[in-house]
Amino acid sequence: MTTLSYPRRRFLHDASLALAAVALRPTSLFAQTPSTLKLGTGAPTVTVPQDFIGLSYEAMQLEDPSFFSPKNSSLIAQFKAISPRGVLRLGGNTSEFGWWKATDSSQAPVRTRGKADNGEPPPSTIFSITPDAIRNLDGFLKATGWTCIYGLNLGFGTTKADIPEAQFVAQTLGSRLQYFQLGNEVDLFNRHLRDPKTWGVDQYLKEWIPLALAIQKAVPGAKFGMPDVASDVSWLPKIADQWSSLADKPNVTTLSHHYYWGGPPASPKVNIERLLQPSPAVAKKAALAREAATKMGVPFRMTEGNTVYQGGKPGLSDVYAAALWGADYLFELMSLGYCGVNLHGGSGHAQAVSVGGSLRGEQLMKDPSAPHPKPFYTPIANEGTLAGSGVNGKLNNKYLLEPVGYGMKFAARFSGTTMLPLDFNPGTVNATAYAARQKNGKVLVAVLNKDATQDLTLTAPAAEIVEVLSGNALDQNETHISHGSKSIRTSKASSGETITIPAHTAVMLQLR
Ligand code: BDP
Repeated sequence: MTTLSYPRRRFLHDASLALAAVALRPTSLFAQTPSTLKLGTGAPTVTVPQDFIGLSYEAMQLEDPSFFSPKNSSLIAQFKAISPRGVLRLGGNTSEFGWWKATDSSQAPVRTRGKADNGEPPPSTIFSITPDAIRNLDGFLKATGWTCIYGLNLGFGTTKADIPEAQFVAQTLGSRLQYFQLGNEVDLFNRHLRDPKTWGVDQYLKEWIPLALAIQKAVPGAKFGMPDVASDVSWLPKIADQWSSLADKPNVTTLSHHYYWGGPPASPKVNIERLLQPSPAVAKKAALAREAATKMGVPFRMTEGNTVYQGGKPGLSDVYAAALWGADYLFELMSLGYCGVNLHGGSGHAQAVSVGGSLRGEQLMKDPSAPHPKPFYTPIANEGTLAGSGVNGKLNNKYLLEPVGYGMKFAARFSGTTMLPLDFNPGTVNATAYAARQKNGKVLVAVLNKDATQDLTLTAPAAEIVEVLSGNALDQNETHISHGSKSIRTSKASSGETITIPAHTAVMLQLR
């Protein structure tokens, strides 16, 4: 086991300490903007599925059958800490480079690839997936209470290659398999896997439909999610427009796309201040996805995303600001009607291969050998891989929640609720708020004060504090979630209470 002095403290704070911190923190000079929060009058908006929360990993993570394994108890514990029910999606750029090694004597396929592309797996990438890896994956899912979205190969996919893998996966995972994906970020296939002159929605459907139908024939009951585009969400309505006129079509149960807030890591525009501002692109993408999904009569999902593509940016993707971003992004997608969200991560090697073999963000570090998560944005990191630079840090048996993971855990409390309209006026403070009714009838309100300097003093209905998400500074890794029920009250107001939420702190309230 690697022994490591990782200079960052991570712990679930003692509730009373954290709550005291919230209550006692002196009000900043900028505070006292009159801000109000009350439940809106309209009907409940959307129901958030119980398994809304999800993680996404590279398909190449399966190369090591001991990773998703019932024996990997620390990783299992962190999945469960994020959410007792969730969806593990296996895909990413590496899902076009695996091959199904059905027996020890199976031979690797010989492949030729069009061209290398900056940000895609190196041309020589190839890895095997064995029956052992799938059996272990099943044990892992059983232990976590999670289900799986399984990515098959479209880039080098053929019926001969995909069918035996799909059969084994479906038989082994049974009801733990939500559905298959076939192809990752197909809107970018023109860059390296297909002819840019001919590639587009039509060519994609020409390939995708027959392959999916053949898999469905061989795997009765097989379901699919598609098209899993990187950024061009207009593919979804274009597909939906053609769908009803297709005579023979596979059983598509979800439409999907990805979302990275920004990139590349070196861009000066990729900074904490902008990360915490509203992103109008989120609602625009949602509108396109919803339009398409409604036409096809299926739900829509964000199957892979995070803060910054190419593995994240040091000092942004791996710090407390990313926890606030993650929580806010998940709440926003809940309120926009998504059926779930998978934030991407991994442990070193596989994810680095997915972006070209190394993490671009390391070039931005003063000392790339300083401990850092690999990739920078991963919600869960392996303690062994945190040490040193390079992507091949040796895994040990200890997994830790990173800031994005804390944000997910905070938002996961809304799983299984019904979102309610909310009247929220944060004044000049950069804050968001979301309300939802739990199955027990009680109303939760999450208030995220993302402001770097201003406290948020709010007149709001009387409430208990359920949970606080906090960190010492936006640009440091240290992140806490505290549990507790003590209320934070600065004073009684005629319409409820006045609550002060310090700068860069999120609070989960339960209305009395
Ligand atoms: C996505 C890919 C994934 C990468 C990620 C990234 O699907 O494999 O790891 O970007 O760039 O586009 O970080």
